[in-house]
Amino acid sequence: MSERTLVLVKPDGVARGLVGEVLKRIETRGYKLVALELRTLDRATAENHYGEHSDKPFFKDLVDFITSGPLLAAVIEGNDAISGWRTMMGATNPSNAVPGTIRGDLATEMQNNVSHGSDSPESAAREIALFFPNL
Ligand code: IDP
Ligand code: MG
Repeated sequence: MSERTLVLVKPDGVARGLVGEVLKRIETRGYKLVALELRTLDRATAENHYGEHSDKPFFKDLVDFITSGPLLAAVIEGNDAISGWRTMMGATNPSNAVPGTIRGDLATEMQNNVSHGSDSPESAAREIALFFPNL
């Protein structure tokens, strides 16, 4: 079923010049780009986006990190895009991410793991509305 998901290239990925690499993988896989924007998040938006993690010990560091510089926010669309994009990203902890995935190829650290993807249809709807309210 065709669906949309939120993609972020996090500030580590933008700083390392990996935007083109990530977009190339998205486009060559066959997903359609629906929205694309380079922006630096304010703390309120970051805390909202990662609200499910607000009671975790890493929450403050995560908000510091995700607001530390420009990120690329995108909405992509395609068949089973939510789970398909999660599979392309690989495991949250890059140490467990298999080669061939974005995190498995491009990252070594749990926090600085290059990319984000919504984890369910409900998360995708919420996150797309937060980043792209006009869509
Ligand atoms: P996900 O990005 O694969 O969906 P989540 O569990 O939703 O993973 O965590 C959100 C983000 O928080 C991760 O991508 C990573 O940047 C960071 N994170 C998750 N767990 C930890 C941790 O234990 N230590 C530091 N950062 C973490
Ligand atoms: Mg998540």
